[in-house]
Amino acid sequence: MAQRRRGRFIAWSALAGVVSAAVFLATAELVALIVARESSPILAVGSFVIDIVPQPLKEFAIAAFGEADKPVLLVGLGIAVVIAAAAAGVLQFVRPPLGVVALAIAGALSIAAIVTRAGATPLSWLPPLVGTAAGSLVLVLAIRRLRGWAAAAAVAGSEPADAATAAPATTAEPSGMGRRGFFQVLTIAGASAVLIGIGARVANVTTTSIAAVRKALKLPAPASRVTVPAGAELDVPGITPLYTPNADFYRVDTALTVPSVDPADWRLTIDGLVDRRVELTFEDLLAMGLDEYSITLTCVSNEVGGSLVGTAKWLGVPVRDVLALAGPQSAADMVLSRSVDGFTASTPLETLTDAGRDAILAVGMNGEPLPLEHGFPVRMVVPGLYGYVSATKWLTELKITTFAADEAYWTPRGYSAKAPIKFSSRLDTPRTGQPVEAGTVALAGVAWAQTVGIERVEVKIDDLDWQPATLSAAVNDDTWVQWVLEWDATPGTHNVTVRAVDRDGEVQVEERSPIAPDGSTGWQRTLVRVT
Ligand SMILES: Nc1nc2c(c(=O)[nH]1)N[C@H]1C(S)=C(S)[C@@H](COP(=O)(O)O)O[C@H]1N2
Ligand SMILES: [Mo]
Repeated sequence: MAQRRRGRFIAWSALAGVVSAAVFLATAELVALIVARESSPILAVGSFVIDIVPQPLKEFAIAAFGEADKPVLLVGLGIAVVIAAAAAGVLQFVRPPLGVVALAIAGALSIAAIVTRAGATPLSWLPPLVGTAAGSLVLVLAIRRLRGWAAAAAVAGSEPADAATAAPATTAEPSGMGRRGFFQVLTIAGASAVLIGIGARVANVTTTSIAAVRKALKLPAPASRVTVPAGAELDVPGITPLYTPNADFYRVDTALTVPSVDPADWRLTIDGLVDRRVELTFEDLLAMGLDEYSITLTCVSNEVGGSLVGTAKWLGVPVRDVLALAGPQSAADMVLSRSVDGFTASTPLETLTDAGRDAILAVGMNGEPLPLEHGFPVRMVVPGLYGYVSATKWLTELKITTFAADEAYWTPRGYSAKAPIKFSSRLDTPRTGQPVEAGTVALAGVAWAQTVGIERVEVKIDDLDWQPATLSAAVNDDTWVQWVLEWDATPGTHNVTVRAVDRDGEVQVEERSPIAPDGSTGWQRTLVRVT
């Protein structure tokens, strides 16, 4: 009897813990809305987790959940919060004030996560602090009433009050009061937390709607446009389009929520080893004159045959023109580009000042302002370098420095400080696992060798010799080409292997290597079933 009752009170105390945590988070959201919009504890802790999880786990998350990796993280974090909060509630019931101590520790940890984030403002500590206070208050009030109820129940059941679970009857509220009071606190606190928390988060997101600002933005016409030669797009069903629509363009970044940067507030600082520190506004940048560039972007995490590669027509200004305003000093050999969210990339200075290389600060992508997820309002794009060492989105600073003095985000996390793209080729149709009918089958895909260009794509079917594929007309050396090989397919399962040869005469590396530390190699081999 007493045992069952005790179990019931433990369950109620767990619920009180969860409600207290909800009050904590909701209060923090409300205060964040007023004083420091980027200080949502749950998002700050989530971002902190992203930065500290070991690389293999991060790769597993991307492989297992793809673009859903961030929602999955948030749900996981939510479950962890519920469990910890329930435990704090039970602790406060069994051994007060240990539950409040646990809540205070959680509060301190979230303050630490928030104030150490890039973009933290002077008042960033306030939302989690007020949240902790509010959550603790609710926990104390609710559990005091629960203990009163438990004590009264123990007396009514004429069983000796368990010293550990019930307060002495003298401090207990009058019988019945405890129970009613407990549910009152729980209901009022729980309902307000849900309403205030959701309301504050929605208000935070919608009133800082950079999406609307972007929509209203009209970029000036470029001085020059990309000329796409005849024959640049092969007419093959299922082939990857020459230009990747923005909505289909792969996205890779460490940002849990897409940073909101208003072009009106945007500033680019060029500092470090420079003759003069320069600060540019968005207007200043546009006034330098825009040109259109066709460039294929590639992620170091792209496995052979993978999808982390895409091509766009970028609208932008050469990085070398922007750097020239500041005058890089001869001691420098690296530009550390920094995002508003703290991400950094290390790019060799000579790559950015090379007149033969179209390294740009991009503001437009495929005829529109950069999509928010792709770095609005300004990002870097450098032909021939993997994204993590060059393609900084939501750009805010170019620090002229040296590889000896500075490290970028991924460098201490197992990736090389310098990373030119390893040229590669991919089969896009027929798709893996999709059987085809015997007869003429178009084997087709794309191949890229940024800054050098693709000379040839070759296909090997079973034990036959390598056969040269037909290539699309190249837009430039920085843009992938499409390839196609008409194949007279006979029933059975066939082995298809693809490799590229670049304009320097180099053959794509056959030996398989993993993506870390500086990009995968190997030939894509596919089994095609012909029926
Ligand atoms: N701010 C920021 N910029 C970033 C990253 C990031 O994590 N944060 N990731 C880089 C990586 S690894 C790649 S491959 C490209 C991807 O650009 P996309 O998402 O527009 O395709 O962005 C780069 N720029
Ligand atoms: Mo990447």
